[in-house]
Amino acid sequence: MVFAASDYTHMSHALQLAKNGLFTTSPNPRVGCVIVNNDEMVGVGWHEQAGEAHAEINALRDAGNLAKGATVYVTLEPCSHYGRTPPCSEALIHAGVRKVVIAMEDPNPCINGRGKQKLQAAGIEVQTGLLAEEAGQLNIGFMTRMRYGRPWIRSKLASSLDGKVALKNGKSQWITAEPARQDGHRWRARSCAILTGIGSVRHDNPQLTVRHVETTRQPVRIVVDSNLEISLQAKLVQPIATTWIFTARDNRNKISQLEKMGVHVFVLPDTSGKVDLKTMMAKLAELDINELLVEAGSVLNGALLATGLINEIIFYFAPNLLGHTAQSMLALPEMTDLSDKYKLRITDVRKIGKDIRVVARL
Ligand code: AOF
Ligand code: ZN
Repeated sequence: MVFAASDYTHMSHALQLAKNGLFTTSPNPRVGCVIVNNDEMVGVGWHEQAGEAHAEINALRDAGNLAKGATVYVTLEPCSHYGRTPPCSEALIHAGVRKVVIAMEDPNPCINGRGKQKLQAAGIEVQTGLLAEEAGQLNIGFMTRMRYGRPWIRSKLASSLDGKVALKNGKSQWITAEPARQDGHRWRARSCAILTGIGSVRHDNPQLTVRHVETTRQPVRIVVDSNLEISLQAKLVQPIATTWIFTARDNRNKISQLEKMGVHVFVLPDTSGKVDLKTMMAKLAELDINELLVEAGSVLNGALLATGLINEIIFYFAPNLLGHTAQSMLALPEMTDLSDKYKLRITDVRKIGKDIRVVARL
């Protein structure tokens, strides 16, 4: 399919609009829409929140009668199903649009090409594939959940320039400076959930809420706690945001104490006495988790990496050195052959304040 320069302009604009929903649409995808009639932009819209109008509906409302005969640019295939809202494909047909340009098809099994077919059956010209890569990246979590039944798993690690996260004596807080911490909160804000381990809860007593950036939605806080050892005083079990605990220990008494505090406990039976991480991720996808941010210590991070579950790592490197006795960011079994090393592909490098951020994919 060959697209005109103006098509790229309008779809880029639609992608920009979609980003307005970066912190809010979960578990729905971020979607933007631009309506153009006679070379003039007559309507714009984006999806703000699950349960509320989809991008196309907001753009159609904005365009009013000018949607008739117009071309619609939308970053995801218009839906064909009755979900929390009625189907966008029907609304587009009803509005009398002439053409719909779609960045990418919706892999949601409820849709998966059917939105496009509905439009075509109504005589609307449909073009697909414009800036598809960008649209897919914007919704990498949603796409991963729909296609593979697991979340997109992103780990955030902060270390010294020599890759150390804590001194031998365990002292570790605030390795990086404020701007990097604020950037970390943006990654939190866009995530459906934040995952940590019982070791970090015990050591740091984190809240795992979004604080340094403005948001209307707090991600779910998830703790892997195989033996259900979490203290009832831990900040994470206080009801300031939703908390889920995954355990392998069916301790009814403790579970009911936690559930009284509003925490949901998932017991995953496993013979090793440890939470099976793959099973947990499949469960999280079932629970509509698209993007999962891991903020954990070296043990859980090492286990996730060794199980092949980490898709992306956000490294923050502070300009200091902690030396060889300090603790490393990942606890991994010893490698004896260099061919066993984990290989990453760096996708972004930038300086944030005095620190450096490296984004890399496995
Ligand atoms: C669109 N435009 O802006 C979005 C779409 O429960 P609902 O009604 O909100 O439907 C959610 C599904 O609709 C979601 O899983 C995804 O497949 C699609 N999202 N579709 O046409 C939008 N956000
Ligand atoms: Zn829709």
